[in-house]
Amino acid sequence: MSLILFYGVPEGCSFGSIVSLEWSGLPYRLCRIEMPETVSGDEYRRINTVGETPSLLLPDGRLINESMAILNHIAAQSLANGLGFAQGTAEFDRLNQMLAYLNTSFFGAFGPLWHAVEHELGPAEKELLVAYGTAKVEKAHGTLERLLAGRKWLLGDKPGIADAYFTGIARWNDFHMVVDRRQFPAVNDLYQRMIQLPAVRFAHAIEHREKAGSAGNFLGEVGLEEALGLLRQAA
Ligand SMILES: N[C@@H](CCC(=O)N[C@@H](CS)C(=O)NCC(=O)O)C(=O)O
Repeated sequence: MSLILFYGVPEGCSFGSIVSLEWSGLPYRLCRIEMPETVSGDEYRRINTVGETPSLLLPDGRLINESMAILNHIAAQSLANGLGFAQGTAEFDRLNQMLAYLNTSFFGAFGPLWHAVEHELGPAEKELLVAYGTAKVEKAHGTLERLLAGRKWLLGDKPGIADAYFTGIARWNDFHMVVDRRQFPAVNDLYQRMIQLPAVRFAHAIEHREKAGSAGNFLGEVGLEEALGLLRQAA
């Protein structure tokens, strides 16, 4: 059995994991999870008790939840091609630190905005949440702009796992439209460069059910029922 990534649509933060798998060269399959319906159902909770995407099923039947753990797993399997770094090295610490920032502050900044969209609220509550979310998204963009000072990519001299995860979250601003990304030129440049990359275009095509050409080792999609069967067999 190859790796299976359970990715959420629409607009899931699993996006960065798909891009990272493409770059890793590891053989993998994808299992599409519709949000909020399938992700909160009993079937999917057998994969991910929390009821969130992404999740990664390993060839030995173990499951890994949480983007940070999944991205770090992919990185650890990809030391030879420079996508990941050995634990204990400065590069590992920098990647882990950047992923933690993206997974907490950057991801979390959009929380109030998603809440305002996904819940029935009165106008005053909505306004407050949007104002709070906007301030948080602006602040996070300012921080990323400083982190990118003098750099083309978030870390190192080529696109990497942190850039992939960043891209999957940064696009949420295109939905909420709370900051003009052009006011953060380094963030905007990074985003514009990322969306041209073949692995990013592949992940986008997968999410939108468009013709998707993999330059990695993508072995096809698998349904949730089949994936649960494979999980049972591996157990
Ligand atoms: N801490 C988790 C958060 C995952 C998460 O919030 N995933 C969202 C999609 S980006 C989800 O599955 N939401 C469930 C829903 O929308 O019902 C991680 O970093 O992986």
